[in-house]
Amino acid sequence: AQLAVGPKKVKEAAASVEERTAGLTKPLAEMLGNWDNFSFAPIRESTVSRAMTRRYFADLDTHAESDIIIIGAGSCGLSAAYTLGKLRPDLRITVIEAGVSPGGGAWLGGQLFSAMVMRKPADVFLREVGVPFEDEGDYVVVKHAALFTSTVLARVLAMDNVKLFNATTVEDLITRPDEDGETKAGVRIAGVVTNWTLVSMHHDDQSCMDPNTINAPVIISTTGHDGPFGAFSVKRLVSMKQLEQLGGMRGLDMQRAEDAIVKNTREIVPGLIVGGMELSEIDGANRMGPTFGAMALSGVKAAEEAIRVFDL
Ligand code: AHZ
Repeated sequence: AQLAVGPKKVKEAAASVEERTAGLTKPLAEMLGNWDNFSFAPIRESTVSRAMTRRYFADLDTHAESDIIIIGAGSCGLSAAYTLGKLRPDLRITVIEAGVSPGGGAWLGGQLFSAMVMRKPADVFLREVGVPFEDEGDYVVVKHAALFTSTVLARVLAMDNVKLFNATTVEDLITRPDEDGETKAGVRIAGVVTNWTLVSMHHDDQSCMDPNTINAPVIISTTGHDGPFGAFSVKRLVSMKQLEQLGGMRGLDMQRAEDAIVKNTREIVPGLIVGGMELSEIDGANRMGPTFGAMALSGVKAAEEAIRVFDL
């Protein structure tokens, strides 16, 4: 008897269509229940190709000369991109991410758990970007790490002056002799060498697959701690003899690690600022594990430092 739908129920349902679609925009609401005559606007396949490739290659052309390049779009790189894009809409900012999906380790809070913890005062960044959180006193909790990452990502991608090239790996750094010769290192970083990530992964079993290049006077490297991809720039600084050796990331100590990462976010050799967990490999800082406040604020500081260096 409960399943039977009498005339009264049908009338009620019809009367509540507007109620049931409240919250949707009118054009989408009008689609509901109207699928019989549905069809897409016509298109030719080559139009789709051209719509994508024209824009991609125009972006490659424009960003071949960038003002600031960010290597790595994890939580630190994305926070840096947001801050830079907001503070300096006049600068051309290029973000290069090896993975297909930007976000690095920030899609989960820790282990395979959803919630993301940030110690205060990193809540200021969440307020800035518009990510809701629960206030737990000394720390705050975002209900899903993916909410943080997708929100920052959406803000960054919507900025006219920022372009993300994902599935693209930085394979090397472009260097110049340091003109003022003041630093022991003796070089200035002047850009990055890139390749499709899938190509980068096959240098051992394919013959010469030369890379591409992007010039910029300031680079921010946020490639994370050592691993298959991580700590890219600082390891390269050692092999090109610009750093004697790496300190190597130490064991986990949240208390020390987070303060150290923010404090030590800085220009390592002229033109190259390092932030986030990549930094722990230079300084021998502790690992922080599943707490992300230092990543957001290291990104903010890296952006401030990049603007200072750019304006010199
Ligand atoms: O794919 C990498 C990731 O998205 C990207 N990346 C690394 N090498 C690259 C290269 N070219 C282009 N050569 C490259 N992209 O950099 C991103 C790094 O993100 P991440 O989340 O690993 O680093 P983060 O410093 O932003 O955040 C680290 C968060 C922590 S702390 C921690 C621990 O203490 O155990 N573990 C993580 C993941």
